[in-house]
Amino acid sequence: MRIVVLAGGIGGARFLRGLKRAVPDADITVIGNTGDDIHLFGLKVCPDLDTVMYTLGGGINEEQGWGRTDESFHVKEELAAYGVGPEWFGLGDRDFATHIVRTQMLGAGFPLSAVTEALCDRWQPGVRLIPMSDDRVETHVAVTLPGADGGPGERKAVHFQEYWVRLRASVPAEAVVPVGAEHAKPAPGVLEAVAEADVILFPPSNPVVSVGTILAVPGIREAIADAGVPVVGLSPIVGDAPVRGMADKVLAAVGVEATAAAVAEHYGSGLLDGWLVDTVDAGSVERVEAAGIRCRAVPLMMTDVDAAARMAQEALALAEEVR
Ligand code: GDP
Ligand code: FO1
Ligand code: CA
Repeated sequence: MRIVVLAGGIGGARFLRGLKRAVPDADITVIGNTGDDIHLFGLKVCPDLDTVMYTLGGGINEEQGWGRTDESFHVKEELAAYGVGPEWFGLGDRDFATHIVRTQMLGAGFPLSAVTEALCDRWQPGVRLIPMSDDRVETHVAVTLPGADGGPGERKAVHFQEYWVRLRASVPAEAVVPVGAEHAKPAPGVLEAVAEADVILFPPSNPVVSVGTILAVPGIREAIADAGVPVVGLSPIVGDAPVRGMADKVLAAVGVEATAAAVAEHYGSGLLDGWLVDTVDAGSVERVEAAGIRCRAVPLMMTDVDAAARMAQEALALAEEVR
């Protein structure tokens, strides 16, 4: 079975680990979000690609969900001693090596998709991980920062990482813009994988800044809608709140309430054939089905790999129902 998954970071990666356990023989292609990517200290950092790669390759910091296990921060401390920031973004020593290799290869002329393949040679994630695009796309968030001494606020656009990590989404996201997406091309292999898929899954990733960014690359949304195979998603919203993180803040920016049903409607029946909500949201099944999307309520908490594997099985069962 050929399965295509559109993945962000933690939610996507943990689901993929379950999917691999549920269907060990499946041929899985992951289309990864690169809108979170940021250039720091002259290096290109790809948080969501790395989270998928480290999680599936056994190198992730399990508690944190991102970054390397057994990490140290000597380089960051030395940079800080020179007064070189940003101090709010924690790049570890082991992680730095990944960004150095990536940046070196990009500088030598390799596209990000080839670089990602090379990095995965080491980690053997057991899936084919392709960035959504080789072109630079950077998610920016429009915010109004509080003015000094209660004065008028300053409206500006900040990089997604600055909004998420430095500001911790403490001010409303007024707009979320995947800068560069409109001119980006899907990376080699993306459209082919979608066209050849037997089923397409949206894991419980952020609908705006993970899956939404991937869908913003011209051609990807259309290819999925035209693939003619079941497209099934799992809700990242449980009990009217994100399971972790601040997805509610970026959903508000696109005018979508933080409920499992509203996220399904946001994707729409033009894209989604099936949608899984958590059992606590069983009351929203009818509303999702009224939108033309087959819906089931099942446990959606990825407490361990087996729980994620059961979610993957439910998603594949729903795909067979709507096929
Ligand atoms: P990020 O890039 O690291 O933010 O990760 P993703 O975009 O892939 O996923 C983030 C989303 O995963 C958040 O909105 C969470 O609500 C959701 N999430 C995390 N853990 C779980 C879980 O156990 N169950 C469900 N249903 N959603 C989860
Ligand atoms: N998230 C944080 O909350 N603080 C950090 O200092 C941080 C550093 C970091 C370094 C590498 C990496 O791959 C991810 C990192 N993250 C950090 C996670 C990441 O910024 C976000 O969780 C995602 O981009 C949101 O999807
Ligand atoms: Ca992300």
